[in-house]
Amino acid sequence: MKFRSLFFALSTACVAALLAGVPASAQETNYDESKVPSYVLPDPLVMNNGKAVKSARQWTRKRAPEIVETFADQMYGHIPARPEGLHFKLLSKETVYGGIAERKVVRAFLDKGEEHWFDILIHLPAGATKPVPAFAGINFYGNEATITGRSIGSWPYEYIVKSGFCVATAWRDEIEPDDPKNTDKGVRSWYNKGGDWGAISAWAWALSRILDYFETDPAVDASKVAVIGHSRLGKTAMWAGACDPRFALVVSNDSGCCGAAISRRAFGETFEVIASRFPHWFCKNFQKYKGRENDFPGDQNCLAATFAPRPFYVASATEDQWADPKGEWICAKSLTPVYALFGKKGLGKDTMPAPDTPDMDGSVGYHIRTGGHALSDYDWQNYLAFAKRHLVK
Ligand code: GTR
Repeated sequence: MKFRSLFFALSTACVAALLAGVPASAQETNYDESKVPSYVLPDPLVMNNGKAVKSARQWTRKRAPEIVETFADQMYGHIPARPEGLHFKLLSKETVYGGIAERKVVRAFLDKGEEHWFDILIHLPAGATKPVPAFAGINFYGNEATITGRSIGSWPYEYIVKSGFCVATAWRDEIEPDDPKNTDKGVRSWYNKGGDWGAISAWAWALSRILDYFETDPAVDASKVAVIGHSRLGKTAMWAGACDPRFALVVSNDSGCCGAAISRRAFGETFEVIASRFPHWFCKNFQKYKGRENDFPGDQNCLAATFAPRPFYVASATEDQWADPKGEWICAKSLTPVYALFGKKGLGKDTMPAPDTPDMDGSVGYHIRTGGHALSDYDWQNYLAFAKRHLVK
C-alpha cells in the first residue's frame, strides 16, 4: 500500500523469514503415524441442529453457509464486503515471451480517493479469440519477484499462458503485512477497522477483488477462475474459495494446518504452534483452541466440503511432513459423500496414491509430489490438466 515505506517492507520480510525458521513451540511435534491420537472426523453432512443434510439444495442454501460462518467466527475472522470505491486502472501493458503473452499491471484502488491500493500482475495468452479461464493467487515476495526474482519458480507464466490460461497475482504484504507486530499497517488498519479479521482473511478479501477485476476485463471468463495458493497462501486460497462462491475451482498447494490438513490428527504443525507463532493470521477466538483440536466445531474437511460441487485439488509433497500430507489426503478423500449429493465423483481412488501419480478422475484431485515444501512446475502441470478438464469444455 502507498503508505508503507520501503523500510517497512524490508523489515516485514525479515521478520517473516525469521519466524519461518523458529522451531516449533514447547509442544513436541509428532511425525509418527502410530502416535496420531484417535479422533472422530466431523461429518459435514450433519447440520448444527443435528439434522442430516439430504439434498444438494440444502447443502448450498443452509449447510455450506453455516460451516463458513463457523470458520469465520472461530478461525479466520469475517471477510468484509467489497469496498464501495473499488475501481481499477491499467498501469502498463506489454507483449512478452516472444509474443505469446500479454503482461498487464492493473492497480486496484480500494477507495474513491485513491489513497489505498494494491497492484495486480496479469499474464494473458496474446491474441485469444474468446475470453480465457484464469488462475488467481497471492504471492510471497512481490509481483516483480515472480518475473525476475526469488519466486520465478512458483509462477511459470509462459507455461500457464501456453496452456490457454490467464494468471493474476498480487503481493501479500501490499495487502496486509505478514507480521504479528504490524497488524496496523495493511488493509485492516483502515477498512472495516475494528473488525476481527485475520491476515488470511485480508489476503482472501484481496483475491475476491482480483475476481472483481476479472469481471471487468472482457479478455477473461470470470465464471472460470481458479483460486490457488501455496502454504499460508494455500490456506488463504481455501478460505477465499469458501467465502466467495464465484471462484469456480480451488487449489491448495501444501497448505497444511488450517488449510487442507485434518487438525485432529495433530501431525506436524498443530493449533498450539500455529496460533502462537502466527496469531495475526486468525481471529481472536482461535486462540482458545490451542492444544484443543478436538473442541473445534468441525475440521478442515468441513471447510473443504463447502467448495462442492466446485472442483477442488489438493497437493502435498513427500518431504513436507510439517503440512501432514496424509492428513491432506484424508481431507480430500472424505469429501466423496458431499460431491455425491450433486451426482459427482469425489476423489477417484480409495487409497493414497504413490508419489508423483496424480489421482484426478473425479471432481476432487490429489497428488503427492516427490520433494519439499514448494509450488513447482510439476504441481502446475497437474493443476492445469485438472482445470482444463473442469473449466474448458
Ligand atoms: C510455516 C507455517 C505453515 C506454513 C508455512 C508457509 O512456518 O508453520 O503453516 O504456512 O510457514 O507459509 O510457508
